[in-house]
Amino acid sequence: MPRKYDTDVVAKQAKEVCRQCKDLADVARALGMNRRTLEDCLTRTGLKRPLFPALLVASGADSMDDNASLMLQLDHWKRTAKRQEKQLLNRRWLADELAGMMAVRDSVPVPKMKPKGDTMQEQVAVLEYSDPHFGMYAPPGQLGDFGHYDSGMAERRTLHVFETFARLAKQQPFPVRTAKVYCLGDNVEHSHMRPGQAKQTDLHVVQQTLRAADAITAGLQLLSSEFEQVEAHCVPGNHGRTTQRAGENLPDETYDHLCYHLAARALSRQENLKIKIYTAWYFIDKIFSWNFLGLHCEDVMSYSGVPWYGIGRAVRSYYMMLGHTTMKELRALPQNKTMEVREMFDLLRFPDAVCIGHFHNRFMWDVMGVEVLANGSLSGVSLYSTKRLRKLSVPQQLMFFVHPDHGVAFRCPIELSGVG
Ligand SMILES: [Mn+2]
Repeated sequence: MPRKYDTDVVAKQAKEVCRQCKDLADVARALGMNRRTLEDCLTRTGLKRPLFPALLVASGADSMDDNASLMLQLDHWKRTAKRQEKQLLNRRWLADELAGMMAVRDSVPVPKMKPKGDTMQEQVAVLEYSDPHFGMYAPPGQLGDFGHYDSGMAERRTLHVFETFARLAKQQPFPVRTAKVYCLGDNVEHSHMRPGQAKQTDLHVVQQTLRAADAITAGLQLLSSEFEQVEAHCVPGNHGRTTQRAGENLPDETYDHLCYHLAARALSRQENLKIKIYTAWYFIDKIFSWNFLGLHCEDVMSYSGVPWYGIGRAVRSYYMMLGHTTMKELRALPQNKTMEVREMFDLLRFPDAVCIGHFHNRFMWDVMGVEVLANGSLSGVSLYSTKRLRKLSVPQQLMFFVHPDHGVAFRCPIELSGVG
């Protein structure tokens, strides 16, 4: 719709008559048009504001320059002052808050380190030792940029793990008198689990067994000289089986077992060392009143290569199986037998934590309150893992401490990539 007025013409006329008018309504009357329309035209041409000083002069102000501009300035100041006041208030509030917070920070006393061992309760240190795969061989270059591995590295990394474990356990602010090692299997790589595996080894399986046994012996011997009491709890993995196919051998019919027995024979004179070699594929170890289930854990299903559901289901099933069997034992006790609550707890075998190897991946997971402490491996890489599975992991082993009242109190992976 075309405009009724030419805005520029109206603005020009308004400029001419404004000195005789006292306000906008007066100008509109002088021009014979609607005040809102006039205001519209002036706004559009940017003349509305400049016109005011002139109107003020007309309305009786002495000097347009002084008074009118002052009024405009005042108006502007008033508005900005309001805005600034608001900002200032905010800033002041923040400054007050910060000052308050700083005052509190200042008043915190300097903490004092508790004297070593005196006031803190004793804890037990546990090392998970698994998957050294003695004999596994991937020379530099074969895996491209992904690393390499051989039996010498397995040996050096084993020694490093035991040394670091002993050092870290002894450096804690609480006393550690007992050290435990959970040997979770796969001490040897073997050579005929899958076709072509022998080409990826640097030792025959018998040599692998001897080499692994020597390394475990050296590690346990070191711990025996550092701690009042040392225990090793040993179960086999899947690589040490003596049969061609999985499931054909008994749990204790493995090269892993041979390693443990060789180590136990060699260390038979260490009086503060107990080596428990289990004929089952799992063990339950009680530390204070906490139950630790240890097993290699090769018998779980993976979905798309991820064993998440398999491990969760396995943990829940072991919980039920172990809990159920001990509940049955408790119910079978004679009716007149009275027991302390503590005594009953000692009989229960519900696992509080599950220690597993096999996955060559260190992870800690809470399955309905049962802690899963999965160990890494010593190798991290192999031709099988990087080519077939397209996976690698940081070589590492897991250690943790058990508190009498709180169970697994803190966990600490020992990284091995720097130990070649
Ligand atoms: Mn393994």
